[in-house]
Order: sequence, then structure tokens, then C-alpha cells
Amino acid sequence: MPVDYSGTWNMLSNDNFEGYMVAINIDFATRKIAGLLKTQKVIRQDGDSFTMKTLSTFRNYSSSFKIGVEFDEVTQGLDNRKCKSVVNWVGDKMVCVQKGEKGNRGWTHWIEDDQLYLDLYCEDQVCQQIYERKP
Ligand code: VL7
Repeated sequence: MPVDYSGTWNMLSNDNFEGYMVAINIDFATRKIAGLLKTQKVIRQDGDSFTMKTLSTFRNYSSSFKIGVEFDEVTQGLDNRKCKSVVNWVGDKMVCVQKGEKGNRGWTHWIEDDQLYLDLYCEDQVCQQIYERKP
């Protein structure tokens, strides 16, 4: 029985976000603004169906998917690329592969000590974010 990711999570740390943003070709001015943000994740999990919202004062991003079902993802408001994405369970971790123009792109979520972890990766860059449950 997989863990429950549902809830509202506030960002605690954001390591190498800059490297990740450079890898997906975010321009300098946007990176300077984005780098200051403390984002919030709002996750709804209904069995193997998910909606994940990434919220900030600057931009929001939302995606919905079912585990194991490939979907067309447009990273709207981020780098605006089209990906064929699929999310799978690897144990209790959620592993997303985002197939598209950029190599080795995807993300992994897991929960440890009631904190939500997110590794965002693209090419040779990994950004690690940690979130705590909204009090
Ligand atoms: C993760 C942002 C930086 C552009 C704005 C920054 C706005 C808030 O794939 C993601 O989440 C997954 C896993 O949790 C679920 O959809 C999106 C956000 C990556 C990359 C791009 C800078 C401009 C940040 C939206």
C-alpha cells in the first residue's frame, strides 16, 4: 500500500534550483525572481490518480496524471516544452520520466520523516527540494 502524498506542503529548502533552471534554459531575469520563491505543493491523491499544484507568488504550475499512464505534458509557464511524461511507483517513491527535447529529464518524490522530498533533474543537473506539511 503506497504512502499518501495528499496535503499542502511548504518549501523548506531548494538546493541547486539555479542549475536546474539553467539546464531547462530559463532566462537570467526569470531565474533571479524564481530563485527567491518559496513554493507550496498541493497534492491530491485518489488511488493512483494525482493532481499536483506547485504554487508561488510569481507563477503556478499544475499537472494531473495516473500512475503508469503516459500523458502529454506542456510545462506551461516554466520552459514551455512538450513532454511525454509517465509517473511510476518505485517502492513508495514516485518516479516521473519526462521524455522530450531535453535529455535525462524527470523528477522523483518521496516522503521521509513526514517531509516531502523532490528531486528535479535535467541533463546533468539535480535540484533537491524539501517540504514540510503545512501546519
Ligand atoms: C516544478 C520550476 C523553473 C521556470 C517560475 C518559477 C515558478 C512555481 O514538475 C514540477 O512539479 C512536479 C513535481 O512536484 C509536479 O508537477 C514543476 C517546478 C519547476 C522550474 C522554471 C522559472 C519560473 C515556480 C511554479
